[in-house]
Amino acid sequence: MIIVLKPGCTPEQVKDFTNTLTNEYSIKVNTWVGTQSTVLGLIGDTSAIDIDYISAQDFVESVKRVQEPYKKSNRKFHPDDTVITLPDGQKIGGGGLALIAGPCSVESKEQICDIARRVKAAGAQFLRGGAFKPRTSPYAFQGLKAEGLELLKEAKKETGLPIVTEIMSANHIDMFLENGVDIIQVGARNMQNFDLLKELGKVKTPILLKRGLSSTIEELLMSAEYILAGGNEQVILCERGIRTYETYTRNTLDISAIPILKKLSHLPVVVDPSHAGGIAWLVEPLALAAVAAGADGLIIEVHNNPAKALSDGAQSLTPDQFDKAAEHLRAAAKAFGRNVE
Ligand SMILES: [Mn+2]
Repeated sequence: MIIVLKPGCTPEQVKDFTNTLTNEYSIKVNTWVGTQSTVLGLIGDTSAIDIDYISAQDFVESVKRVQEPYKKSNRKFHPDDTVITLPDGQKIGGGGLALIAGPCSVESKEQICDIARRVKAAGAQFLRGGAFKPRTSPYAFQGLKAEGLELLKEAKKETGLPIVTEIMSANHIDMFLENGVDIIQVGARNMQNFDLLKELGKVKTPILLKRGLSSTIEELLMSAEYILAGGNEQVILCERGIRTYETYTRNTLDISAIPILKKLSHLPVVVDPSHAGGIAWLVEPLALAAVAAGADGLIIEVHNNPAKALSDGAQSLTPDQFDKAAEHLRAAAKAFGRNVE
C-alpha cells in the first residue's frame, strides 16, 4: 500500500502516523521524503487495513493498494489449484469437468428421483435441486423447504449422487448438515449476506458461492474470503451471469470472469449457463463456451417436464436434451485436454 502525504505535513505528523500503523498492524513502513511531499510504502499484510480510514486523515493526499485485499483466495499465496474432493471421491477442480444437474426446485419424490436417475445416466456426478427458493415475488413458489431436503436425501440414497442445494439463512445450517447436504450453495442474492458467509466459514462442508447479479469479480473474491477466513477452505466460485443493459438473455454470462478468476484465485470455478441465458436452447452453447474458457464444472437445470416446472421451466433442459449436451460437453472438454472419460 502506498500513501502519499500532503505537502506541508510535519515530521511529527509523519512519525506519529507511522507509529500508529506499525503498532496496529504487523507491517513495516518505508518513508521517502521528497521536496514536495512524503510517500509511505507499507510492506507486509495490508489486507486488514481500512483504506477509508487512511484516506480520512486530513494530512493524506492519496492512498493506493498495490496488493489485492483478498489473501486466502489469492493465487499469489497459494499457487496450486484447490481441488474439492467429496468423501465418495467426486471432485471439482483438478483438470476434470464436474457436471452438476437437476431441477431448479425439488417438487416431489417422483420428480427429483426421476431426474436424478436421468442426469446420472447422462454422466452428471452431482445432483442439484432447490428446497429453499429465493424468488423475486413473494407469491411465487417458495420451495418445499425441509421436506425438499428430505426428498433430496431420498434421491441421493437411490442414485448415490451427492447433493448441491441452496441455503438462505444461517438458521438452517444444522438442518442442511443433518440431511447430509454435500455442497451448500449460496445464491447470487446472498453473495454479500456477510453473517451467513461467516457462519458457513465455521462448517466443513464445501460451499458453492454464486456471483451476485451486480457484483464485481473482486467483490466475489472478497465474499469467498469471508468463508475462507472463518476456516472453511472448500469454496467453489460460480459465475452465473451479471446484469447488463441486454434484455434478450436473463443475464449476460461473463465469460471473461472464468480465466480472470482462475488467474487471481486458486479456487475452482463453476459456471451456471441456465440462469445466465434464461432460455433452454442457450444453455448448451454457453456451457461449451465456459468449458473452452476453462471452467472446472457446470451447474445446469434439468426438468422432466419443463412446461409444468414450478420454477425456471423456460431455461430447463429436458433429460433428453441434457443427454446430448453432456455428451457434447465431455467431447469439448476432451478436445481442450481435460481429464474426462
Ligand atoms: Mn433456478
